[in-house]
Amino acid sequence: MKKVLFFFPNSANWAAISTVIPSLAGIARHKGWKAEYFDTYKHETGMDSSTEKEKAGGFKKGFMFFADGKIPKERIVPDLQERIDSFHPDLIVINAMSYEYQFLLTFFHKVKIPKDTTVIIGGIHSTLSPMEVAESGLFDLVAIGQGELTFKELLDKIENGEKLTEIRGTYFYDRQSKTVKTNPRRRLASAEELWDVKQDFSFFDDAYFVRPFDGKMIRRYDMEVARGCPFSCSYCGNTALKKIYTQGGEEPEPLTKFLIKRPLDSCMEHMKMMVDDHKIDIFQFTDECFLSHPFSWLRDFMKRYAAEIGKPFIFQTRAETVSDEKLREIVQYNIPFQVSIGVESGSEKILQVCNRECKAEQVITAFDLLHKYDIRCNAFCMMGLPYETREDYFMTVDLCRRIKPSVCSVSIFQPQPGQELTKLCIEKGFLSPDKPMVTFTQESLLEMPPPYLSAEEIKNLWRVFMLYVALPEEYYPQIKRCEVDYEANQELFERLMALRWEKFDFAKLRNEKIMLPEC
Ligand code: B12
Ligand code: SF4
Repeated sequence: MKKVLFFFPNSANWAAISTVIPSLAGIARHKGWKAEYFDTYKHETGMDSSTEKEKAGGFKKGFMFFADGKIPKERIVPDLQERIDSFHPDLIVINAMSYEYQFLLTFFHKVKIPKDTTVIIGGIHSTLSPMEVAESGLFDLVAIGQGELTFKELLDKIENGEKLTEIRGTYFYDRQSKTVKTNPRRRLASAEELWDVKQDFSFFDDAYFVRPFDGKMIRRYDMEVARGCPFSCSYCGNTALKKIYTQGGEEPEPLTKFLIKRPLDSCMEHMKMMVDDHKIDIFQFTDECFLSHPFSWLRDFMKRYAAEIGKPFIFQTRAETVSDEKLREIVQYNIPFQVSIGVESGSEKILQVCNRECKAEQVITAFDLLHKYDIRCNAFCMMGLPYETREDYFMTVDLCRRIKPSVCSVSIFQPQPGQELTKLCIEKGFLSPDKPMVTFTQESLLEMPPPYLSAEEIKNLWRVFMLYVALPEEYYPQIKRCEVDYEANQELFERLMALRWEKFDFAKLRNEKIMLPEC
């Protein structure tokens, strides 16, 4: 029996499930392979942004608990090595985003791979920078783009003892000649091809489902409902992916093939299984823009979801897709839900830099509608964007004071491979291309001249963002003290933060309904 080890170099503190692994594991099991799994969430990585966002008052504490009792970082290599040696897989499958790839590079060269084991890596980083990954010499194969069909072909070839040099959708690294053989991209799969496989969750215990929500621990699962987004924000990986598929290569694909919805039967069947097998309390729909689909799809989805699943849910969408009609369609079923909206910035200039095509007024209209129906709402904001000034930052603060989100997640802009904004930052001399990536809360990598924000100002302003948003203006002089000298004013910062949750929590002030009981 052939054996495959799945490896997710998770750099976060919490037990995230990489969406693709249960699918690939399902394919392997279906073909009779024995499968095992290894990840690094229990190891110290020192790179978690969720914990930092809690400290800055974006949402209630919960993720911080995961930071305790970690296995020392030095154990990653021996622990992984022990697993490889004892299981002796024919194939090691790695999935990594850009930041995780950078983390992987810090230790994977120390791992001894048996001569008869093939290593393949895939994920958004491999898709956006395949040659860089191949030339690292650490992997036999680099998967580009969607992996489901590529993976099936790879397993067939290993089973039949065929050569692995010419699989569509991969780059092959020849360890002898140290050269890379490039193969063309594979066509985009149909919805049926992507989701006909029964995903395999047998690796994942309770730790992978119990997560903080509104200060409580609940059983939550990220449910893939659709892939792709029609918009083209300049800081987003989706835009880079869309370009590769619809503009790149020998056979550019129509946008309709990139924007793909999971068939409703598959959605409902999968969610029923997750409720039965893993007692899920709340589903987070993985879909970049849930309300961008046709109204008839929303109506059919909600009708079936209410009848067959009925659990609270979370989705993200763009402000301009929110309408009274769509909210009424959802609200009629009386199932609690949360809507997350990318607000990003309150400055028209910065929104243009981001190619957001969405005005602050549209954000206000969307949040007013959500409040009208007493819907819990989350605002995603970003700061430290190219050309951002202190004035721009306070436009974002003012917008958030106006829209009063129940929760708010603020990130420091991080340039990542393939993004339009990364190219702009390098061109304008704001970023040196070899700077290592950091988390969305750590610091800004940009070096912008005045009047734009400096890296130090960005970090200082990031920390106090929620205080400026939630507290009345009479507190601004105290917040400013925390902003300019956090080290000397930590006690004051903690006091103001406590006040933010006790007296100035927008959700509490609105008497917003609580979504869930504790599990
Ligand atoms: C759902 C999601 C999550 C989920 C699941 C992530 C995961 N690892 O699967 C969660 C919530 C955990 C998450 C977390 C984060 N995410 Co996220 N996430 C997404 C989102 C919206 C969809 C990803 C997804 O599930 N796609 C569907 C799956 C099936 O596709 P996929 O993972 O891309 O893999 C396909 C191929 O790459 C390939 N493939 C992948 N692996 C392999 C392996 C082999 C062997 C083969 C053959 C093929 C293959 O096949 C897959 C299917 O066709 C994307 C946006 C996007 N459009 O990609 C952002 C995105 C991937 N996330 C992003 C980021 C930055 C993060 C965070 C770092 C943010 C943070 N809070 O700090 C964290 C990381 C935390 C962590 N380490 O777990 C960025 C990544 C940018 C980059 N260049 O790395 C994206 C692109 C969004 C963006 N803003 O640009 N995320
Ligand atoms: S709307 Fe969201 S998912 Fe779509 S391109 Fe913009 S940031 Fe990316």
